[in-house]
Amino acid sequence: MVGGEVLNTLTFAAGSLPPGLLANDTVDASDHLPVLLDLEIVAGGDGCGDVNSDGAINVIDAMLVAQFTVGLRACTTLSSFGNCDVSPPGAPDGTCSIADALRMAQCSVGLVSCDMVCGALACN
Ligand SMILES: [Ca+2]
Repeated sequence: MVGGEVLNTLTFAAGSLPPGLLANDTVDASDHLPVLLDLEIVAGGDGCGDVNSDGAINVIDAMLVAQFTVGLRACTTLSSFGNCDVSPPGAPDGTCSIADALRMAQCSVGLVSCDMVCGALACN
C-alpha cells in the first residue's frame, strides 16, 4: 500500500496462496520483502496452454504435459487436454508433445508470449 491506497488487488484460488501471503494480506514497507515480484497475471483467454483449467498457463501445465509425453499421465487426467497443442507458435502441429510443455514453461517465466493459439486435440 502507498499512502493507504490499495493500488492493486490480486486474487488467488483457494489453497494457492504464494508462501508467506495470507488471505486479505497487504504488503507495505514494514513487511521488509527482500524482492519485488514482477507478476504477470495470465488470463485464460481461450484457454490455449492451460491444460488444467485453472485460468493460468504456468509450470504446472508444463509439468502435466511433460508427464503425459513420457507416459506417466493419461490425457484423461488433464481437464483441458484440448488446450495442449500450442507449438510451434501460431501453427500447432496436432500433437501434445514436449515442445508444447516447453512453450508453457517458457511462457510462465516470461521468455515467450503467453498469447497462444492451439489446435483442436482430442483425448482418445
Ligand atoms: Ca493451467
